[in-house]
Amino acid sequence: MFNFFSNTFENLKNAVSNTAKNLVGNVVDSVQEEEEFSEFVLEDMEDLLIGADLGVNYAAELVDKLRNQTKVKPSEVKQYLKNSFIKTLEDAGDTKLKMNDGLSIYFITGVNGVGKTTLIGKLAYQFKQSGKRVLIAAADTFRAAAEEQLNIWSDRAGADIVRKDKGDPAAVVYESIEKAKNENYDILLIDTAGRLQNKFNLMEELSKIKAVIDKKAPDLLCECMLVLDANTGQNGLQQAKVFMEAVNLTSVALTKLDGSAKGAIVLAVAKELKLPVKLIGIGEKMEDLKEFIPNDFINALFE
Ligand SMILES: Nc1nc2c(ncn2[C@@H]2O[C@H](COP(=O)(O)OP(=O)(O)OP(=O)(O)O)[C@@H](O)[C@H]2O)c(=O)[nH]1
Ligand SMILES: [Mg+2]
Repeated sequence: MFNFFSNTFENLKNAVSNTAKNLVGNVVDSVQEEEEFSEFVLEDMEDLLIGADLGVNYAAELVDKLRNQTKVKPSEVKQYLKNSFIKTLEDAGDTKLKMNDGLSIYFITGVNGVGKTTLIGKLAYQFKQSGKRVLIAAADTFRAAAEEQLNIWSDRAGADIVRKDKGDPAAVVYESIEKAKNENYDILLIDTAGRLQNKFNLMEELSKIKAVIDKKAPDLLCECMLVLDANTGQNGLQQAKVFMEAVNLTSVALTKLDGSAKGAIVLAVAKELKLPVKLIGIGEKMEDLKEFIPNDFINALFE
């Protein structure tokens, strides 16, 4: 069975402390002493939520529900936010990483620098530690140093790698699926480029790779995952929409949550895109990848 390194609550609390201050602390401080949800209080609350990167629509929806009602008092705003956030995360779908009995394929996408290769290295390590045979497809043949970086990670993790210097990414993926099937690997992780000459080229390349997977191993693709940097805030939503069109995303990994004050993007992604966040990166080390457990995340935010 696949088990993530123990996700100590203290770790998580530290990682989300800036987000907690922004998203919960400031709002609660400004609202809870008030007598009623006056228009002034509501507008202030909405501004704070938007400032915390929750997104304009979501912030407006949360505030609208408090307008002209008497059930929720300002002193209960903390519990109100907590319940709303839990519901949003639950509505976005199962946050558990999908896995097959035989070969499981994970297709990892995202713009440049968000942490795709690092995520793959960390995942490879976790899977190896739980006794799986892991193959990595170096389908980022665009950036000169990309495969070298992946080599370092795969060595550290003890995973095997398929690479073709300057080759066609779709061909790398084709070959790695053959190899993974023939040699009975448990896990195939596909790393992709984050930057090409332009957005159109990048999306075309990703669609081509996706077509290869759909043709050769349609039932084996467990996750088509978008990696987002927690610091990009609302910009991440725009990125997600573009990737959504090119490949059919199933989930999101949020990296660099450590220190970020914009972790509310987890909620914005769940709300706006109905995509579950399944993994979070909370540092640069091999062990700094965690399963995303909504209740833990919410408790860490609200404690
Ligand atoms: N603090 C922190 N840094 C991270 C995390 N994940 C990745 N990084 C750092 O982010 C930088 C970029 O990571 P990469 O894995 O190379 O990103 P990439 O998406 O593969 O980049 P391209 O291949 O250029 O598209 C590296 O310096 C990583 O160490 C994280 O969870 N926390
Ligand atoms: Mg990379």
